[in-house]
Amino acid sequence: MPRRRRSPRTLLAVAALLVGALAACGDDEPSGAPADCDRITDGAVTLVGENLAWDTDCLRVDEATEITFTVDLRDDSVDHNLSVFGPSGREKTPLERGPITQTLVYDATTSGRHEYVCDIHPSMEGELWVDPAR
Ligand SMILES: [Cu+2]
Repeated sequence: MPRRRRSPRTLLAVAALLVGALAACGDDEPSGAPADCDRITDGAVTLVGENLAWDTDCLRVDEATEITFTVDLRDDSVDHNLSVFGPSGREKTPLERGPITQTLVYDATTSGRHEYVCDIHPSMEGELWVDPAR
């Protein structure tokens, strides 16, 4: 029975797929976070709330990081808070009238997608991606 030979074109396609797969393995997106997400490196981050928006809408951090948020609420005479939630649970600050600075600790014990919002302003929302421990 004659063996089928793969055409050079098929081999090229397979090689291209392998290169693509290796490149995907080599990138730094284990949690699914967008590439331009701001990384929290030392467990501390400052979130600025101004004009009914956060200064960043995407954060990422390594799993098992205890994150300390400094929440810099700058809108004059407007109530805001920070509520962070996801597979690790939920932590929130009280609604308080700005300008004011709050602190919130969130223990990112579970990898995956978490969110942060101001409970009364839908425009103030962001994603917190927790990368699995490697
Ligand atoms: Cu608010």
